Amino acid sequence: MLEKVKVDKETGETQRIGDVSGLDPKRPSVEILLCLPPPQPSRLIAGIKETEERFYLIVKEGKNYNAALVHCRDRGGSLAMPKDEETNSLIAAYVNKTGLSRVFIGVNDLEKERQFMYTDSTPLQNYSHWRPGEPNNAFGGEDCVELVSDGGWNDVECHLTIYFVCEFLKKNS
Ligand code: GN1
Ligand code: CA
Ligand code: CA
Repeated sequence: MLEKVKVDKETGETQRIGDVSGLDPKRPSVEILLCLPPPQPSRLIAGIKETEERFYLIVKEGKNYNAALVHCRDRGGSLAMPKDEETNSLIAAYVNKTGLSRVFIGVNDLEKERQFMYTDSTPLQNYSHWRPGEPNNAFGGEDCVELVSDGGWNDVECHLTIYFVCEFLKKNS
């Protein structure tokens, strides 16, 4: 990206041309053309995906299930709750595109073993996408759910620190 900037010869301070309000007019300065890198996207957010009703956002900050849930809620959303194959494969494609192998989704059996619920406290309905042999509550303590890059679900320990995907409703309908 080419940008024209003014450089203060004493301090080296630069300002974009068109905004020279902060430079001292009594000090000598020079106009030069600089080649600057384009603005960098956030390292922590992997773009965004959307359906007609919702936005999906992978957060590349490792958190345990509860901290991940709080992170999404603090921003007005929830951990993603794929309730049909279309949404599930959209999230899986997003995970793949981001180069990840797994993310927390908003499904757990914390309240009652083997009774998986979404984090909005609704039970799984007509849809789930368990990997073969899952959920297995391995080692007697897997109550949270990760979505693996092939779209399959696996119950894992809630204290694992992994990336996660939030969802945000576009409007209250
Ligand atoms: C096993 O194979 P891996 O690491 O992806 C296990 C899961 C457990 C997980 C715990 C087929 O998954 O059920 O949740 O370890 N998979 C199988 O780390 O037993
Ligand atoms: Ca369990
Ligand atoms: Ca498991």
